[in-house]
Amino acid sequence: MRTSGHSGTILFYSEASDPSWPTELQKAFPTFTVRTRPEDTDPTDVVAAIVWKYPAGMLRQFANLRLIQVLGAGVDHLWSDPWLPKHVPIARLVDPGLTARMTEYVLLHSLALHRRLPELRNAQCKNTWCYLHPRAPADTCIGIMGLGVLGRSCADALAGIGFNAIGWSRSRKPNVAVQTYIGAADLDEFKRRADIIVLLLPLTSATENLIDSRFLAGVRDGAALINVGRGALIVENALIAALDAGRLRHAVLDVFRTEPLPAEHVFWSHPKITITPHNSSATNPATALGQIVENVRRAVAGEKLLHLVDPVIGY
Ligand code: NDP
Ligand code: OXD
Repeated sequence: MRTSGHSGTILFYSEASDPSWPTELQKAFPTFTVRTRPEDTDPTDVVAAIVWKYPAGMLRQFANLRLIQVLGAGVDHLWSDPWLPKHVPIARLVDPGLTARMTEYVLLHSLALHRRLPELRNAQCKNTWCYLHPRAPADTCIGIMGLGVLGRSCADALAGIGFNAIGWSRSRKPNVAVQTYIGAADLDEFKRRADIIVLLLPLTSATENLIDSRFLAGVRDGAALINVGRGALIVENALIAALDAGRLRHAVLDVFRTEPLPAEHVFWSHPKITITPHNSSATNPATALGQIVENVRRAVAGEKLLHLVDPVIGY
């Protein structure tokens, strides 16, 4: 799809995305000028900002901005900008490629945890034959916290290969194939059931530090954790204490409070932690460009945007 009959500047700002984005955007928006540096724009000409982790205050100079399009699924980095223009609508991406990669990652690590690969690897490091009898996936309950676009896809895929998948979300929704638990009232029961907990929650004021010592005290003995949501969902000291006490048997962490994770961080060398560098998934021009083009068209035409973010609830 192409936009036509409009002109103006689109600012693309990201230090951590596929380098082909600016070229692909310029091809997709032949009547707009795509810029990657705010200082190279006439601020009054900028109609759309396509951003991932931009410097605070960058957007306030654009008086005619009609769209803030976040180049990813999570939008939490926006809330730390005290000068975020409040009147401009914010949209996030729902990228089928990102969903597919995330689903692969959650399947990969769920299977690894279910088949006890971390324990087998530790035994191998000690030249130890550690026979662990394999169990059927139906005997492992995987609890997904956050049943949105990503959580639902993971739940379906896990259930599809025989896992006993359950989910937890803020509101009840129809047409979810797995058993769901809702809000604070259901959380204790949810976490008592899950052998593996997958965090696919957005970071908001309600979810920050949710995985604290109180939460971890109530999980099943020897449960495992996969965090692909955001680092600040977890209280780090509480996680280490739960792993050291054997309350949790392993944690797979893809996201961290500080990224890149500092070289001296205790997580790196912990024998019960697997680290990946926030690469469980990523946004791709091939699968995400179409909806950005459509959103710019809608913004310029004054129509309702796709995948609008609600600033009040924070996702
Ligand atoms: P969605 O907005 O589609 O889904 C979010 C889910 O979390 C919804 O089910 C929502 O409930 C639930 N939720 C939000 N707040 C609460 C709460 N207080 N209590 C209970 N449930 C809550 O997001 P996505 O699935 O697209 O993405 C989820 C997160 O994954 C992103 O925000 C981002 O942080 C992370 N992410 C990480 C990536 C990585 O590379 N590691 C890549 C992409 C995303 P409800 O359905 O009731 O609204
Ligand atoms: C996202 C991410 O939120 O990559 O899209 O973390």
